[in-house]
Amino acid sequence: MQLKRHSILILLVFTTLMLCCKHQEKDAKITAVDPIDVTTKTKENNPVIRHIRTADPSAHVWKDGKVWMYTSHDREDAVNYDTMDGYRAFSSTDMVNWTDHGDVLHSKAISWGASGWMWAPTAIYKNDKYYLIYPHSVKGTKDDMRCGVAVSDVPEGPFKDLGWIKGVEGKWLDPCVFTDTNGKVYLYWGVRTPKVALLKDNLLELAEAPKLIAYGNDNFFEASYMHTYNGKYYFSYNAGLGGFYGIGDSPYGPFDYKGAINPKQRQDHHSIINYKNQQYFFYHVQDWNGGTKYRRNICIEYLYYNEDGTIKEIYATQDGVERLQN
Ligand code: FUB
Repeated sequence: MQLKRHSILILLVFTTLMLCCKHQEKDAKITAVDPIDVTTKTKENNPVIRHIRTADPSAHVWKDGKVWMYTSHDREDAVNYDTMDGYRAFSSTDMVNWTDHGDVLHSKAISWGASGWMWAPTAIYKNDKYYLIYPHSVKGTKDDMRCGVAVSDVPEGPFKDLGWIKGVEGKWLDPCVFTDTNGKVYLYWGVRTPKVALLKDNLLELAEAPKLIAYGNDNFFEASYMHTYNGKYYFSYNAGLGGFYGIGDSPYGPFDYKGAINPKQRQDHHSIINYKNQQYFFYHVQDWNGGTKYRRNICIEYLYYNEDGTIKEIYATQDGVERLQN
């Protein structure tokens, strides 16, 4: 009898412990999606994001003084681009340690589009809100994409879809949104033929008919990007076999073709920021640790200008950029 009571007691303690562990396991799963510091590396800092595959970095310095990077997400089992299912946000204050803020907009949250097909996003801060502008397929092909707009009150999202920009449809678009010093917002997009148009304040409509961009060459393929330096407008892009650019006096161009910016990166999809008085170039590689053109990783390099305003060519390095002392 004594032995039986003892066994029941042991069983009770065991069951309670099991339940407790189960509960903790559940809690652990919840905390695992919280932001995590992904690295404390000091040398060989490229790629900057290693725990998942990411591509198409859209980097920004927002008003909190941090660098924010919005990326598309390549799955580890990807054999195509159709499984790219959502955007990720990362932030940093030292360019080496990046906090992963998780999935900020998933294709399942977009009522008008297919599952997957969340290709290269661009981002903008406007009227105290953060927006992602992104190409997404309606029915599941690279030819039927629309340019979605999603909003959040905070940089880390989540972002809520608002619909798409009328008049910007077609092949994967690769949008880039750019705010000029006078507050006007321009959208660049296109595949093989780059286009630009002023956006209305609501970001959901074009304020004018799209204009073709003249850039002194015909090697444009995709991934338009616009940044300014010393009052000049730099239009850059992927030519299919690397990044190239031209310089102009207006956001519309024409741009004077200047040659390569990132010539050896077969698929150059980049963005450029100035952070703490240093210019940085964000891009992705396809060959890191079992990477492929569908399993990419984001890297960062310094960007320098020559005295005449041209850009010194950039080549991928393993070291990348050094950690800033905050
Ligand atoms: O990430 C999907 C596509 O690959 C992008 O839209 C292109 O720019 C290329 O990076």
